Amino acid sequence: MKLSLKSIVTAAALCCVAAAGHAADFKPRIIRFGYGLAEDSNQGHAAKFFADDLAKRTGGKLKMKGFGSASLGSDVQMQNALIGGAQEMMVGSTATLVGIDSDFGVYDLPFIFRNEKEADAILDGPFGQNLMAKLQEKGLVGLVYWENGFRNLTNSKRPIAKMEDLQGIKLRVMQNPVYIDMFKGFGANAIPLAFSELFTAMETGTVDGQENPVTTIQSSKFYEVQKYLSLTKHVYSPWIVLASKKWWDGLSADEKKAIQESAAATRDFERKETRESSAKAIDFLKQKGMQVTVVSDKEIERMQETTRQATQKFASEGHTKLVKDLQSDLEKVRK
Ligand code: TK8
Repeated sequence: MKLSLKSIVTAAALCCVAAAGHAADFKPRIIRFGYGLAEDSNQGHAAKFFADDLAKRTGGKLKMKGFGSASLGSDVQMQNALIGGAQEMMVGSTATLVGIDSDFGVYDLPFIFRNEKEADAILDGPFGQNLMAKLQEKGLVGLVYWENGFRNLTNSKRPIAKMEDLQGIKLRVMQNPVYIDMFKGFGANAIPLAFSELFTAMETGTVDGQENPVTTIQSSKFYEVQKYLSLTKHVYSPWIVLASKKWWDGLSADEKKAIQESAAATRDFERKETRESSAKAIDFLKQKGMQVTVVSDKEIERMQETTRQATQKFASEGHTKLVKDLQSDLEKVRK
């Protein structure tokens, strides 16, 4: 009797040691996840999915709280908060990272991606992953790319069917030289501005127009202040999910793994939702009274010609190899 009790106790102890060895190392943590769009947007829906998914994977230990509508600051302000360790995570445009690493302008080269499939292959492949890894030196950990999408033009002045129609239009662009060069080339008056200030700028007439994917034009209610939409698809814009390196380095291996796996699941969810809602957004915008111009293939070709200059300028500013690498990877993807 005594012996068997002892063996039971021993067995129980062994079992628990083994269980403890396998139990994941999760500490209770609050993760502030900032983003620029509204809660009811593809970005906001994905942020919610991320928080729920991460809670499930970690038994509720890693609590992610989403802060939408740039309530923690613009993309650039959040990047700096992450670098300083004052905020844990965010998602924002890759285009706004150029102040930290100018290489990120490469995704903004006009008409570089022909479709979403090409973008996925480059972003999730060695090119996109290598670029992301470089951010660690700057105090940021890149996790995954989400789809913002192909960008289109809106404005309050007139329909844009050809480049010349952009003459003198005050057009808000992201804080990124490739965009400034591209739209100056088209004859617009390109004004760099944070996304968080864009709606008011259009409402007050500080700018006449802007460019963003149709999903954003819908979720940010730009149709309330913009009459004309031109389907130009001039750039495919990725979003990037970032973590503060200062904070990340203090996480356990299990915590890092859970966040990485959850980020990958969220990326797949986000791209699917964005593609589905993108297909419906144009009809929605028409119903809201927007006048939609389909830009002809011939005109798109003219625009492509004009933007060669912006691409060459970016390459000549220390990015020749980067642009070549992207083009050769794209050729492989196209085969
Ligand atoms: C949101 C921005 C936005 C981007 C822009 O924070 O600035 O126009 O397209 O998605 O990152």
